[in-house]
Amino acid sequence: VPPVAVPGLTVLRGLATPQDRALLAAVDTVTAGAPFRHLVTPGGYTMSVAMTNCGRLGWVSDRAGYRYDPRDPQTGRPWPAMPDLFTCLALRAADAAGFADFVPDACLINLYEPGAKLSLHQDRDEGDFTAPIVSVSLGLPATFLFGGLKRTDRQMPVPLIHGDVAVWGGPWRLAYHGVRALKAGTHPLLGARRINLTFRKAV
Ligand code: MD3
Ligand code: FE
Repeated sequence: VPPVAVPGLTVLRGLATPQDRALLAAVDTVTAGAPFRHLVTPGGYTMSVAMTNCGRLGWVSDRAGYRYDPRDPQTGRPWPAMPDLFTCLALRAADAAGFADFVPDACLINLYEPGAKLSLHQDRDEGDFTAPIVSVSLGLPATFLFGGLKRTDRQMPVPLIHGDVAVWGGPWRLAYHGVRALKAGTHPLLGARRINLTFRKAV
């Protein structure tokens, strides 16, 4: 895996690997209360990535738009609590990237199966763009596409493998980004899946 040279991006290779089994057990606890589901975009498309959330706020999409919601619209209940293991890992990663005192209030959990992708987009539903975003990759490798501040800026591919933790912030917080369609494969812990934890400060 080549080194990453993108301004505003810190990739902490393998930071999550020593805790991978514990992280996946915590994901199972979350999904027992709030199962993965395929959300519908405001334009009426069903997303190929399945999602759920934990923490005080969860990111959701439906025909009405994108928003952070304190409740799971599917059950009407609050999202499962953010496991301490998640909060601590996100804080440790943000700290290592130079963002002190990052306390995420939202964790979006993305499930990719072969073929699933995330089209080019900005993360702009949060109230505070000075906070970084921390992303933890587990399972099959993926190619992350890091674009510029304009949709048409050229994109830089960033390979992300199991255990990698990426921290994005500063002037590039509103950069366009996406994930290429997941290639088929088998990961020893996750099989034919990739799970990404995205930690954000939503308010
Ligand atoms: C770069 N998820 O859920 S966060 C998302 O692999 C999302 O599932 C990615 O993009 C995934 O919205 C991991 C990567 C990320 C998030 C915000 C950014 C990269 C960013 C903001 C600016 C630049
Ligand atoms: Fe995003």
